[in-house]
Amino acid sequence: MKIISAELVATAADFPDFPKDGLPQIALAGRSNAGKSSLINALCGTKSLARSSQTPGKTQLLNFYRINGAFYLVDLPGFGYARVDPSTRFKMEVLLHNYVKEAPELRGLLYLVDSRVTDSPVDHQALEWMLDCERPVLVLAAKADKLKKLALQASLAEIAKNHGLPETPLPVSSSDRTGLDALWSQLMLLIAPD
Ligand SMILES: Nc1nc2c(ncn2[C@@H]2O[C@H](COP(=O)(O)OP(=O)(O)OP(=O)(O)O)[C@@H](O)[C@H]2O)c(=O)[nH]1
Ligand SMILES: [Mg+2]
Repeated sequence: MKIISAELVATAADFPDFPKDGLPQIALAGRSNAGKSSLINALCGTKSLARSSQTPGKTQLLNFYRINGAFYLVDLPGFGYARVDPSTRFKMEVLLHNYVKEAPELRGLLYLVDSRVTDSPVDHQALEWMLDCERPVLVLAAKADKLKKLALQASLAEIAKNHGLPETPLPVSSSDRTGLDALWSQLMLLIAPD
């Protein structure tokens, strides 16, 4: 995929502020610190488009990145960040549910699981309702560079088993670019007009 332009078009807390140009959207979800913002940067071949950080919970709003003027990658707030106060967290969860269930332009979801974390209850709960939403969900095993080949294979199988996935997750790495070409191919299929 050749990236001609990638721009942050909206940072929005609720539906009225989301882009209204009707372009297809693909959203990235996952636990806080799973690597969502880093993956957006890696997919776009830049280091600084989406803010990634060592501090979990950095992304608390929905960030809409318009790619090649043709579609959006949407960076969702991370799930399960403990230090967000309960009322903020509740509001964020309601917003995420509504967005995933109702956004008309949403073509699919990428759910990022850390390759090394096979049994997170937060992932389990999030995947349970997302897989139930009748949207395409592609589960990614992020930070795949952190595991050696055999350990990674074992981890992928465990993740699929523990979360009841129909297939093993696609391993990706923003650091060494593992899986990014395969991921772009899948994204193109989701974005293509029906
Ligand atoms: N080794 C390695 N580290 C990664 C990779 N992707 C992200 N990281 C690191 O993991 C940390 C979290 O990455 P982010 O991209 O900020 O995670 P996030 O999912 O956007 O986190 P929130 O915004 O808090 O939801 C950062 O220190 C990144 O440098 C990867 O593929 N490999
Ligand atoms: Mg982030």
